Amino acid sequence: MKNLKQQDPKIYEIIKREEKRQKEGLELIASENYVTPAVLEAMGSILTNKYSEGYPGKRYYGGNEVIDQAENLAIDRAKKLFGAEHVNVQPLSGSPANLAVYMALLKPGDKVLGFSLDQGGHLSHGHPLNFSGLLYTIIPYFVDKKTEEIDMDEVERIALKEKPKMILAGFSAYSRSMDWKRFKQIADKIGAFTFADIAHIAGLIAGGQIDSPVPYFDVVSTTTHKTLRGPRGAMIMSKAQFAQAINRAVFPGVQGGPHDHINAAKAVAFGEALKPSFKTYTAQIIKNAKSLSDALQKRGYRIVSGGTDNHLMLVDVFGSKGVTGKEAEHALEIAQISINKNMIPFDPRKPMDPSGIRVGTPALTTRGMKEKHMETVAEFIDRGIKNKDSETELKNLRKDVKDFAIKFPVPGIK
Ligand code: DSN
Repeated sequence: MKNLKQQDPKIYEIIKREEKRQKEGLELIASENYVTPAVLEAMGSILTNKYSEGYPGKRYYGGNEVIDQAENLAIDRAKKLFGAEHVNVQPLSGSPANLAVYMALLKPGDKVLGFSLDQGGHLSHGHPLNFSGLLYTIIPYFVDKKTEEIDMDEVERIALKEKPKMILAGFSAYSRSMDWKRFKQIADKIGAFTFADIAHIAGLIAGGQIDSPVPYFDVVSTTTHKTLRGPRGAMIMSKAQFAQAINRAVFPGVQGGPHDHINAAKAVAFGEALKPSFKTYTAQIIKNAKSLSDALQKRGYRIVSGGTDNHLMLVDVFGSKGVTGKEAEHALEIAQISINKNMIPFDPRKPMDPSGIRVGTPALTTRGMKEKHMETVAEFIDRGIKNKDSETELKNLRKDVKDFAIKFPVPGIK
């Protein structure tokens, strides 16, 4: 970064400080990860200089013969990775991707059945201040109070009663497997479209660790930067019959020019995910999550639904220790452990200071951590929460966190 250092020392210093934070801290935010140097290089390439509105072979600007090859490679690799009939790699991020799916399949006002945000859904699945809640009629479904898992009989009951035009299955804070087949069977009973948002678990699906909705669902969206470990962005997969509607909704419906440098980086990440080593990586993410969940339970923390089948878990810190999610997030931040406060199902508290925290293992697994290291991570989390009111203890913890973390290199950071 010698040019940046010379020309803009302020931004250079900020990047250096963030490198230090990423290296010395423990990243447990379930939606984050570290990309490889190859992905970083593609993102930082001169492909950013080009305008390419349209699709390969049908652009609104000249000079796209090279860009077309990059976008086609990303599409071909994504199709192979997920077995998808059609792929659009242009969505800039998860919410615009989801907006394009709604636009492709629905008219404003149409009914959508979506997983309630305060139980694990996502803003774009129907929050009243999000486009989804503003433009469409959202009917929520919930988890069962006792098992804290999605109650498919209840989903069916609501679907038959409400007859939504689309059923949306997906989440940002749910640790259990999704019954994709059952969602599809329910949708077929009422002639509804099926839309899966696999942003959190795309990498686990690509790595063959958990079931995929792609064979069953009409449309599947995902971000590319979470467990899939690619650049910040998204893509939409669909059955061939929805290809034209999806492409039109992405461009010109929602977006203008695609980010060609990011699309090239998506191709690089998909290429990495096609390698056998990605299977090993994604299997380890789940092993680490189970191990962390066990280690936290051993220390008296209640894990929502009793455990995890994927890369994340919700920890009921208020119910277990009388510490709120906000207090836990703040204390752990001082110790350089990043997690986020999170509502738990049927949370008696409010979103800005809920009962839970959300914890995930994709980033630590990329750094090479294994099950035994999760014991140490759980110990650090417990220490941080127990000592939430002691600045001195949290600073001591920060030192121990750093000594531990720097043993595990972050890809792309020296
Ligand atoms: N912000 C993402 C997450 O953390 O789950 C979802 O968009």
